[in-house]
Amino acid sequence: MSASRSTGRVVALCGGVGGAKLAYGLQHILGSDLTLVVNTGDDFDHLGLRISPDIDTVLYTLSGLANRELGWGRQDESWNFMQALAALGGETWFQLGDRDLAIHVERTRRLQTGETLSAITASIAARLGIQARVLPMSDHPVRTVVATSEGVLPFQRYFVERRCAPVVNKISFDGAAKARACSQVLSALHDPDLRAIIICPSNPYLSVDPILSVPGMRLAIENAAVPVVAVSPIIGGKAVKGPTDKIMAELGVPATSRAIAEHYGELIHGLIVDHADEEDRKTTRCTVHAAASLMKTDEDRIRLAGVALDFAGNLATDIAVAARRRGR
Ligand code: FO1
Repeated sequence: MSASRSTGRVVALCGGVGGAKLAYGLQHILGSDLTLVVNTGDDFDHLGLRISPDIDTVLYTLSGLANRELGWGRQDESWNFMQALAALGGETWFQLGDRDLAIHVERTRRLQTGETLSAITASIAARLGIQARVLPMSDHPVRTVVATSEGVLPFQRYFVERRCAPVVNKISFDGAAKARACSQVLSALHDPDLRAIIICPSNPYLSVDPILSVPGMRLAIENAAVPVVAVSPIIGGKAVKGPTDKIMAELGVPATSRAIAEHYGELIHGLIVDHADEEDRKTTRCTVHAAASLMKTDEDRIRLAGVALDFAGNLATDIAVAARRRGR
């Protein structure tokens, strides 16, 4: 643990595969001092089951159960349920492995008893031996909807069934206005021991914006008065995985780390970019730190998490010095 690395509690916003990888690295360093706020905009009801893909990707990744090749679902999986469902003419465009099925069935059962998504998630995380706190952004439904050249599509229909082919015109978050942030999320952001907020290298438009769309979330982050560090999901003008660069092009935004910084605007104090994007440092308002940000191995995840925490620690010093200069 290097001197400048922020000790104390950390909140990280994450969704999708890239986010879960950095969450793994952060948990390795911080253990139960890490609170993960996970996107639930991708959630949907399918085959009578409530599916929460980003929560499950985080749970599987942090417990070592994740299928590293696919980026979602579990390793050591079998597909008997899917084969039997296909034989009955059921919908198989969204693949549910036999072991993965258990989490959807159990979550749906417990939700039907009135239990909250956050309570169910905490109980499953404990059973999987996960030390970090894993929290949905809200216990109320928020659903990412993608207005495309082929009409308005619920997220999974766009992302999985249509494989992100339709051109994106607009992304919205149904239910956000009525949703409330999970209470433990707000208390984690108000925690006096909070030292940093990390925005993981998730798709800003599909995975982070839904979290920020929950009323009060952005304000709670700003009022936390700790360094906010984002890790760019773009390396050398390309998304590491998923449709981020395609969506940015379709939204008329250049696929650069600078554009990521501009998207987050005043919310962030620092941005970590890959060495390939070192050039962005000059033209970006916030402080930029270049690091090797491609996470292939667990060691990569832990190293990048350490870089993010050190960077936040150094920014904290800069922010404290600037505040003292302003006489606050
Ligand atoms: N993504 C796919 O591309 N194809 C699938 O069949 C698929 C199934 C699936 C099942 C459970 C789950 O938790 C995730 C699944 N995903 C699948 C990934 C999912 O669409 C994405 O992880 C998120 O929604 C976006 O990050």
